[in-house]
Order: sequence, then structure tokens, then C-alpha cells
Amino acid sequence: MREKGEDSVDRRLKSGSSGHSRRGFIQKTALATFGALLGTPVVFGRFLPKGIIPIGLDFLGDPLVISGKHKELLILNDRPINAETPPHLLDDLVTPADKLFVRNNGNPPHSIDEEIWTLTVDGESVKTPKTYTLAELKSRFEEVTYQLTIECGGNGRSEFNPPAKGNQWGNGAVGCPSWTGVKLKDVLNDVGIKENAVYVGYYGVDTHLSGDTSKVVISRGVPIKKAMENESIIAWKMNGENIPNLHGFPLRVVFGGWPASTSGKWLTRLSVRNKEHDGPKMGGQSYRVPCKPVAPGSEVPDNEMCIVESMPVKSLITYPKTGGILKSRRSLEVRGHAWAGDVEVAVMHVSIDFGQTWQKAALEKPVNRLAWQHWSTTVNFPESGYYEVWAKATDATGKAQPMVVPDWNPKGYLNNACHRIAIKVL
Ligand SMILES: Nc1nc2c(c(=O)[nH]1)N[C@H]1C(S)=C(S)[C@@H](COP(=O)(O)O)O[C@H]1N2
Ligand SMILES: [Mo]
Repeated sequence: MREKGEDSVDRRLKSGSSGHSRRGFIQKTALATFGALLGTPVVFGRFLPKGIIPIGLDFLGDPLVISGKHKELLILNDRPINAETPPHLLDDLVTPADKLFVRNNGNPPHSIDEEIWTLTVDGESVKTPKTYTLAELKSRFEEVTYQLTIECGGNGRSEFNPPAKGNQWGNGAVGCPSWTGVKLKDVLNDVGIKENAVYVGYYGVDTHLSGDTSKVVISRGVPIKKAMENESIIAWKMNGENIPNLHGFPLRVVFGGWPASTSGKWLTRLSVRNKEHDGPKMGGQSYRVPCKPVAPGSEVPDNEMCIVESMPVKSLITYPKTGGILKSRRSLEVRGHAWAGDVEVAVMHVSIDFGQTWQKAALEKPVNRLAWQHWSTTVNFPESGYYEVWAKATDATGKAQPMVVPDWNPKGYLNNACHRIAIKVL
């Protein structure tokens, strides 16, 4: 049907261009351009009178909107769903559910029954495996709520050269919602773990893209030391509501400050290991970077790759949106968030002269450990023209964000280069 429609548009337009048109139809090129924008042909385009402009542009964004998500999220892939948040949409102090990036490696489960959902804790290093219902988890342990920053290890990947394969994330694969649940350590202590425990791995019930239900999509984890921290939690609420389906309903682990790939969604099992966990995407090149810096484009053998743990210091300018135009005034309030993995951000700077000089911004303390920190300042532009505002965070250990893309690595992880926005002053 669709092809036939296109054909007839073609024929009619051809006859139009050879002078046989009885009416002034919309030009072929205009129609083709419009069709390309729309991503679908205008079936009866041949009947559209000259001067009448199709109204369809309004629904251009709709087919790509993810249910429950802000329509400006940038969809990088829809099978599995991967979508990032433009920095100006991350302006909220606490990231709302509709603005949190989505990173799925497989197909999320559907039709989940909370009543029969269980979490099993097993592995070589538990004394005896134990299974909890959701109700037991909720009633037997102290409930805690923390705001925790989760950032995909590949956030910023699109800037690496030579390019790294994988989702070409800009800088919006990060967010800081508030999470409610129980401390992982309380549960591990209740189960009883052995002296020789080294690592805790997670298992979820999403399914492999191949359709092979025996294959585990992803099963990563953290060393026992990180697992036993106060802020390492098993969560069932995000921002006071049930965790949305895409983010792991009804249960997930959350390890703030570490690659978000450690925060397993749709959690049904935790395995306390007597060695480094070896689930899918723990080994090889996944979520690993060269132990020592390498030249861009190098091939690095698996045994010279090290697991990414705490994420590097980073910040975002969330207001204003890049591309803003400043009329009849020369000062501008700029603000955003900064985070630094397991440690705090100590200082925040901005520059309007491409890094020649830096001014200090006001920086708040995190609401709790491993939550991002808010910063703000006012910049004054000396004259009309094009400017860039650059933001640079420095962590408590003295490490600062680089102005250029840092250490190239085969999979494009850990790009913490300064975020920049463009401003035109009239
Ligand atoms: N079960 C499961 N957990 C998972 C994933 C997944 O595909 N399946 N993706 C991981 C990765 S790589 C990231 S970056 C985060 C993304 O979390 P979000 O989609 O809630 O933002 O979830 C992690 N947990
Ligand atoms: Mo990720």
C-alpha cells in the first residue's frame, strides 16, 4: 500500500513538472523533504493544494516517546531501550522518574506479581542460603532513604576518538533520584556470611535479546567492602513511589558513585562469592579500562584490563540550556550538579574564556554521602559576542575534571571532560 502511494505521488508530480498539472500542487521537493522529516510518505500528498502546509509537524516527536518518560529524552536505541537526558532537563535537585536515563541490556520483565516476588541470597560465602519475600524485606529490616547518584560507565562515550562501540552517550546518562529500601549489609548479616567473602553479584529477571531464556543478560556486582557500606541498599522505592518498571520494579540494588551497571534491576538473587564475581559483563572488556594508560586505538588484552570501581569527578551545567541568547543584560546565573564517585566534590569552578581564568562557584554539601552536590554562580560577560561557559569540579583528593577527553580506552568509559554550554550575548 505504502509503496503504491509513493509511486502515484511520483507519477503525478512528474506529470506536474512536465507542465500537465491542472492545479498548483505542492512541489515534489517540498513534499519529499516533508516526508523525510516525518519519516513516512504523505500518502495523498498529490492532492495537497499549493499554499496549504501540512500540519503534521506537531506530532513528529511522538512515535519515539517512551511511555512514562519526558518527551525530550534522547533515544539512542529502542531494543533494548537506551535513552539519555539532555543536561538542561537534569536541573531538579532530585531527578524525577520521567527524567532519569534508561540503560537496558536486555528485555525488561513484564506482569510482575509483587506478592510472590522473592530475593534469594546464596553463594559460596553464605553460611546457609536464605530467601525473603518483599514483605519480609520491608518488615524485618530498618528502612533507609538516600539520594544516590547513578551514572552509566559509558556516559560521555560519544566523544572518544577513535570511536568506541556501544551506545553513543552524550553526557546525560546520569541522575540522582532518592532511593528507599534496606541496607544490603543488614540483609547479608541476617543471612550470615563467611570470613572468605570477596564479592557480591546480582541477578535480575530481564531476558536476553537473543530470546534464549537460559542466558543471563548481565550479572555484575561489587567487592564485599562496598557492599557493606551504609549507603549500599536494596531498594523498592524511587522518589517515594514504586520503582518504575524500566528502572527495576519491584526491587533493585543501588550502589551510588559506582558505574550504574553495578546497580542491578529486577533483582531476585544476590550471590556472595569467595572470589571476584564472574557473571556476564564482569570479565573481558566489559566495564573495564586498561590498568595502565594506552595510546588511542590500541588493542588491550583482557588480562591488562581493570574493573571500573568509583566513578571519576564530574559536573553538569543544568541551567541555562546550551544555545541561550542573552538580551539587554550581561550577567547570567549558571548552575548544576557535581559528583565524584565515592568521595566528595571539594571545589567548583567555571570559566567563560575557554579555561584561561576560572571563578569559584558556590558549592553545597551533599544531602548524604554519594548524592550529587549543587553548585551555582553568576557570570558577567564583558561585551556582546559568543561565549562558552565551562564547568570544572575538583574532588576532595585534589583530582579535577580535564578540559579535554581523558584516557582513551577500548570501550569508551569514564569520560569526565568539562561540560560546556554556548551563550550568545546580544
Ligand atoms: N538487570 C539489569 N540491571 C541493570 C541493567 C540491565 O540491563 N539489567 N543495566 C545496568 C546498566 S549498564 C546501567 S547504566 C543501569 C541503568 O539504570 P537505569 O536504567 O535505572 O537508569 O542499570 C544497570 N542494571
Ligand atoms: Mo551502564
